[in-house]
Amino acid sequence: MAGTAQIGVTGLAVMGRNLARNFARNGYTVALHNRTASRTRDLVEQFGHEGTFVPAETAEEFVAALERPRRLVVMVKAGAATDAVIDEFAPLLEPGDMIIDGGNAHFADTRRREAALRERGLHFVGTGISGGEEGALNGPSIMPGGSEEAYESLGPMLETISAKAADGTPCCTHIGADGAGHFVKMVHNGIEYADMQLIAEAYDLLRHGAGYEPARIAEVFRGWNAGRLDSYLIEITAEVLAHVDAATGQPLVDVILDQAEQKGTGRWTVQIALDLGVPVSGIAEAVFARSLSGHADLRAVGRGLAGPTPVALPADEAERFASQVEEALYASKVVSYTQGFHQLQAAGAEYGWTLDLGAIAGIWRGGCIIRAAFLDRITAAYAKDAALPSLLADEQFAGELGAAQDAWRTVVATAARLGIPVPGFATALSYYDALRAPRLPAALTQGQRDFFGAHTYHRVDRDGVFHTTWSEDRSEEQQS
Ligand code: 2AM
Repeated sequence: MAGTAQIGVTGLAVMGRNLARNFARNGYTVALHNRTASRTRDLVEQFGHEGTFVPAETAEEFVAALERPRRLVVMVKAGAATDAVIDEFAPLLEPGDMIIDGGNAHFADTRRREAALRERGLHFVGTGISGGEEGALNGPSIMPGGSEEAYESLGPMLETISAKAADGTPCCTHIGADGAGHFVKMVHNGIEYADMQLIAEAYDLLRHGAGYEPARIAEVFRGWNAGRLDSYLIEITAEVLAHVDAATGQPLVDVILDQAEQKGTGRWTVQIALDLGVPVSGIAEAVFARSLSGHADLRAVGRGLAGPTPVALPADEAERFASQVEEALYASKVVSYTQGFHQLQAAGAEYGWTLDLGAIAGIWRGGCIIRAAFLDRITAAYAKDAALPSLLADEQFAGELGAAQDAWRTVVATAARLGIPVPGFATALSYYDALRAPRLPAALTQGQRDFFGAHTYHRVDRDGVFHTTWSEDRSEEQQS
């Protein structure tokens, strides 16, 4: 007998459970399965009234509960658990059926799994899902990869359960073949790291440069949230900063241990950017900043190093400085998105994905951590020119960075003077200046390489490959 469930979810820990409930609340019949059956029973007991669930104890029952072609969502840990679950279910499926991996898989694993399942006639849809528990339940940003054919069948359901942007557009679009969805989710997370680092630096500057207390800084962030920086992260930053610890009466931020952790997608973004040769320096600095914060031993040794005498700015300068920090934050944010989108572009070329960069910015407008008014601007930039080589080539962004550059330089210089670390702001400004530079000292680097390793160089005035015999002061063209 054919099953009746339009979708099934296996792996009913909090993300899987909430996703299953989201489907059910939207009117879909949802088959449920979990390795440990008690989780399945718990879900039905607690939330069975929210929609139509078909609980299954065994893999066979679960598969039988699904209408054809089957849509089977796997929500287990990335890595070996995902492979184990795929190996368990794939033999029970028939050509045309779909396995959807909604976990945080590495895109290379997704490519491998997609190729293997394609050989068996099965669709494998590696899907980035952003928004955490809350998003999974009420509407996440969804980034599905895999085949067009799978998206035709599955896409409308994913769009239904996804977050909606302010204009009502679903925050879900078909990203591209095989691992494209998980790749885009990874870069999303990398950008999230950069956003968070920049906000943290802005806070540090307001605290130790402007001399503001956390409650006052919360006010500043609330003000910024009403402007071009309007975003979820700025909004929650104000809340975090305003929070007072019940136990001590201190601002909570002063009680939290200052060692940031990470789960790994930011690190992957940087590792892959290195392989692709894309300078994502903002994301890299964010990953390194978290890593540095965690080296308690190193920091204990470093605390004794000399620095400038700590003096906050005079009150009248502090206010001006705070508005300069807003400009530096905005400009640095534009740079980290520019770098992230460069990585997407490079990955599209490398892996054969036709990525619609404007649409990708569009589906990050709701549901996910980096949701922000600003993303509309990126969509608009790519709508004007889909082949835009860089976001900095967009007139509007270029104009804004030009207008912000004086403040941006003042902030980075002030940070250096006061001894406040701003790796994110500084690397963003260096990236901007490097792109602007008519000539880079890379010419000298090439000269050094030719000197010590005969690595050759190109000339600005003639075609060809050249090597200088430095000891004899003789240069000649090399045969290629
Ligand atoms: P469990 O409840 O039986 O532990 C997150 O860990 C989710 O993934 C849980 O629902 C968990 O099932 C499931 N899970 C983890 N490893 C698994 C595996 N190797 N096979 C099947 N399910 C697994």
